[in-house]
Amino acid sequence: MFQRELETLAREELKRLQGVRLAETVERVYRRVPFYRRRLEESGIQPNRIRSVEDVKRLPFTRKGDLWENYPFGLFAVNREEVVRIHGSSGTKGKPTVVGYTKRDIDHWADLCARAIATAGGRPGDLFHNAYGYGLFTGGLGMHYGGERLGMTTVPVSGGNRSRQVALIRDFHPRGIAGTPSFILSLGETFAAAGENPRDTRLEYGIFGAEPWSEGMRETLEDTWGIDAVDIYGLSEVIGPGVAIECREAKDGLHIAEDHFLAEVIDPDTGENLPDGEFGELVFTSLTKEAFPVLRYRTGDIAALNRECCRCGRTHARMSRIKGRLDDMLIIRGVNVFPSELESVMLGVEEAAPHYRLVVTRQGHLDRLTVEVEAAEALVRRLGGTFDPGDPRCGEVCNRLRVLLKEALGVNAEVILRAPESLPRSEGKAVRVLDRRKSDASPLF
Ligand code: DLL
Repeated sequence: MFQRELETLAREELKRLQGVRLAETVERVYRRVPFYRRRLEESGIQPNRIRSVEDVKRLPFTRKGDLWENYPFGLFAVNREEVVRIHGSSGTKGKPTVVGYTKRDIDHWADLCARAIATAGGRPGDLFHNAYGYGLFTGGLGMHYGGERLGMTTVPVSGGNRSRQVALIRDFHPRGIAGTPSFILSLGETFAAAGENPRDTRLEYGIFGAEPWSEGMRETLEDTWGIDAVDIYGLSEVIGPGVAIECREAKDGLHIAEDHFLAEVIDPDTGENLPDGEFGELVFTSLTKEAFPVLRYRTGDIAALNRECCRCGRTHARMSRIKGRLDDMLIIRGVNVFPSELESVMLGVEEAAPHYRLVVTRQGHLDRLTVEVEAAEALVRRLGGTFDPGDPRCGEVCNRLRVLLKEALGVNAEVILRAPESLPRSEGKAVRVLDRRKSDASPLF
């Protein structure tokens, strides 16, 4: 472990620390951020009455819309001159969001990412291939600082340019790799296209996140690369990557860095706290941030919490894999589905490749879901080497998928098999859903 004494704190100790840090955070935002002062006053909360972790439940929520209204620097709790770094998220679903970091925030974040990489199996001295995008997106620089902090040889490859990535992996022999699961999957194809087997590299572990992915995708990635694949979670509004990560030992839920973030799960409709084990919206309160503290930030991500001790020895609560984002949830004829749930079903069918896209349209008042999925090489071989969507064997696969989707998720979907490598590959976060019911908003950065 990178910070054993903090990662294994007894729960009572941890709660005490969180209480102290929560009080400091509330005091800080009350004094320094007019938006939070107003919100706290409207809720009748005097900052000096916030003393323990339980008090968090009395605080008002913060939403993405509040960030937009205070764009760009309105929620900073320090003078702009003290902000040494700005990050942001692309705003594919609306306006961009901007976040800031002081020197001390960057220092904490580097610790958190170092902690995360060590939890995934990284060690000082490793060579670390970092394929998260560098720039305003937090993935690249966050993991970069973490790699350096842990004492690894960090290779800042960023996303894209697959053939160069393949050459660097071949020549440098990294032990660890990080990137979005969809991008690393497509990198495996580039390896294979160059006549090489990704399993022949010296990679041992992969740190994948920034987008929803399923257990089936974990199996595919582990199998393709011969690695242990772990899930990392984070969001720029809270800090970036390093908020939570699975341990390589158990791969059973993501340990939340609870000494820096207070996590809750709420019913998204009522705002009530839900008991551990129940799925709802994840809400985070930062406990140590200076430039951009957040009170009860509603992430829109759906997960459940588990506070049982893990066999790796870490005491921090674990969150489940993210089931999906509330705003990615599709409502198909009244049935709620998340794209990652469809992914699990499709990866169970060997004739289907792990490359897919969901197209949602509306006919009259009804939503229609079309699942486009690429045929696996094994199927093409069975067809005599040429892909022919009209072949009855393709029709049989589509039917089988349709039935499985209906059985597992209760949705009626049209399934279309596409030729291998015909769907677009991701350079970073995969775009899995084409929602033709809405007009597309274009990202600002
Ligand atoms: O994606 C930070 C990050 C970088 C996390 C690298 C992990 C690795 P944003 O661009 O602000 O930040 O996007 C945050 O991405 O609210 C989730 O909806 C989604 N997300 C992040 N990690 C996961 C994950 C980064 N492991 C948004 N599983 C979050 C599912 C994830 N969704």
